[in-house]
Amino acid sequence: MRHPLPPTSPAFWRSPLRGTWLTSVLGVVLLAGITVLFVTGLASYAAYNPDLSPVNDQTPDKGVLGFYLFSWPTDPHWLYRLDQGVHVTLGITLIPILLAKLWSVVPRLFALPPARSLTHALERISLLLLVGGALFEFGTGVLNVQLDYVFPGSFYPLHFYGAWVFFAAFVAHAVLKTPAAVRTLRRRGEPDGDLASPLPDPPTVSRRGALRFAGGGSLLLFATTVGQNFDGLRRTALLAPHGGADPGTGPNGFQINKTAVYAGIRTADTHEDAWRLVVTGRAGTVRLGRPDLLRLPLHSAALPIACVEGWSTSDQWWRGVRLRDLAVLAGYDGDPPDLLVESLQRHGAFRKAALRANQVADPRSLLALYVNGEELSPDHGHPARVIVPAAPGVLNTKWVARLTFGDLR
Ligand SMILES: Nc1nc2c(c(=O)[nH]1)N[C@H]1C(S)=C(S)[C@@H](COP(=O)(O)O)O[C@H]1N2
Ligand SMILES: [Mo]
Repeated sequence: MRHPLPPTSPAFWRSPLRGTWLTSVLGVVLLAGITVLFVTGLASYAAYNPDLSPVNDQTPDKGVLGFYLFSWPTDPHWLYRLDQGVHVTLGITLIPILLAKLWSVVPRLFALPPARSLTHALERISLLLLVGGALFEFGTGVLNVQLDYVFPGSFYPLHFYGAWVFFAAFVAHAVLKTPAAVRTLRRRGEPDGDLASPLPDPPTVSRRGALRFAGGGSLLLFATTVGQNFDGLRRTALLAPHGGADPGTGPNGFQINKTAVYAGIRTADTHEDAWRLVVTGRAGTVRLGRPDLLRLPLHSAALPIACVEGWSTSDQWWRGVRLRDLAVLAGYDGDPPDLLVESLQRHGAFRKAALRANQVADPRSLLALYVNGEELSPDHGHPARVIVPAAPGVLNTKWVARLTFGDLR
């Protein structure tokens, strides 16, 4: 009988699959995939206008990490849909590869002594940040998608700071390991190196078989996630959040994020007799009823809703008053300024949003009253909602009550 060994002993780990080749293949896939996740994630953060503080983002002192923030463009109008669709779908797809990669190197995490030298100690600390950062980023991402805003207001700073810590460790690791991984993949029949078990059990599956297993898991996750970005395929998105409001059919029959009931919107407040849009700017304040809005020029734009959670709709046909026409009413004849949009909704993180001047100026940016030829339904924001090209869904405020024009920086 074998004596039980502790996991700190290399011989405790007996899988004959572990070795430099398997780890290198998985590592190279993650090198490409995580780089795309980082870039699309930073872009997604910029798209949310976090520097129009403190309205959109409560992150205290994002400081130097906000160095790259830029004015998110309004073209092409599907930009956020693509960016966040790739971010969420790819992130979910990479989970089996990440787990396989961690499995392939897990003996290393237990190796003793903890540090042989100062450089070795630094390397191991960076590995802790790498593994911890990866689990943290994938974990918070999946929770935000699945649990429908479990961290109201705090998901953004957690996922954002976590991304920088994780990516710093990731870059250090990639610089150290990529050359060896590439060498391994070029030269077939390379020895297994110190990732291999010194006392392997007989194999039950080949290394290629193990790789196909992880890849198959990825494909399965991809196939059951990607549909949330396409109207006809949404039912195939088995892993996307379910149990929300059924949008039904007809012109208003597209994905609903928060229902009017959930947001506490009362029909007494949205009724034509009661509802007034309060528009404020350097010309003072005007109050507009629905008939006043309908007397203004109405325009149409075909734009999607694309949520940070990774789902999106195809283009819907919105009709309403241009935001820049409302800016003129508020006293801005030339270039419009930034805009603070507030909802009738009293509570909740998304009851207000800040739009940037370039978004207000775009002729497709509307205070929409109609969608697909019909009045907005209560769940899609009746009596009026904002819709802006290329912007995240969270900036498309529903049940609008107040527009305040002015510089928000
Ligand atoms: N007042 C208000 N507006 C809101 C929200 C909200 O919770 N309250 N959710 C936002 C988010 S996160 C998204 S993705 C879109 C979804 O719009 P839809 O429900 O019409 O598809 O509405 C946005 N507008
Ligand atoms: Mo959203």
